[in-house]
Amino acid sequence: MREMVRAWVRDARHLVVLTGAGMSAESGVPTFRDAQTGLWARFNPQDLATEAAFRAHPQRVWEWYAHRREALAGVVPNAGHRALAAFAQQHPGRLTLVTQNVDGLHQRAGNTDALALHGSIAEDQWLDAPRACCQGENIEPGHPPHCSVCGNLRRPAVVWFGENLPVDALASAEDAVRHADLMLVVGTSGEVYPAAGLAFTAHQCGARVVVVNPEPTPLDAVAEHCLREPAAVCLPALLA
Ligand code: BV8
Repeated sequence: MREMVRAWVRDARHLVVLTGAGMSAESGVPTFRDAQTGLWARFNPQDLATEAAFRAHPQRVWEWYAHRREALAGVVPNAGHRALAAFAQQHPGRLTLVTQNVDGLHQRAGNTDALALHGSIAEDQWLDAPRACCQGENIEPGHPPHCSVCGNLRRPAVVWFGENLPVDALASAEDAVRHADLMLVVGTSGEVYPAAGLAFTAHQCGARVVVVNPEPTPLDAVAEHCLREPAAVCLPALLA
């Protein structure tokens, strides 16, 4: 089956690839729904990744992101990330890469135009609309950085549950799947919307959908084929 999918990749004029946390698993990054460990074992990531959680427990949520940022410190893109970057370089304009990941690994591998639907864990932004006083960041141990005048908090520049996705990135992703011949859905549990909905749109608009995931997901329902392989093994074989 992998050979058939390779042929579909070869013949595709417009290839869309949607990635999730499983894409970074072989770089050593725990997936979003992997069991959390240590201090964070008792928290469900979905409950921490919300504005309400941050407003109620700013230090707890800030430390969770600091913990995840530290875990990313020594991490590098894997063979799957590199295969996508090489494909984009060798076939300009044929690939639209859409990622739910906030780890920046696609961008570091070379896909600098990846559509990052859920933002970036490496950046911060103001929690409330910044005023003239919100210039510097007052860093006090045990608190998120904040404006020393009005107390506005800094927060990670990721899209939390209940928040809208970046309008341009989502519009570009939806346009890409409407015109795709082939869509690879790689390393995502397909539980989070509107990102997961892109696979259904691609299918409805006539694209072939192929899932790359060792485990079954709800998106298998629209897949012409599911490759039960890890991304870092499968993508180099499909794209080289
Ligand atoms: C929105 C950033 C409009 C933060 C993330 C009720 C109220 C409000 C909203 C909703 C609601 N009900 C539903 C919604 C919509 C909600 C949603 O979808 N909820 C789900 C959970 C039911 N979506 C939203 O809120 C979105 N916004 O809809 O706005 C709106 C506004 C107001 C009110 C209503 C609607 C915003 C969603 C974005 C959330 N932010 N991340 C952070 O990271 O801290 S999402 C988070 O989950 C991560 O970004 C992650 O990427 C994403 C999806 O998870 P996956 O990537 O799939 O990772 P997961 O661990 O789940 O799965 C890994 C997979 O990899 C597994 O299948 C595994 O088998 C596989 N795998 C493992 N190893 C490998 C592998 N595959 C290949 N190779 C391997 N080696």
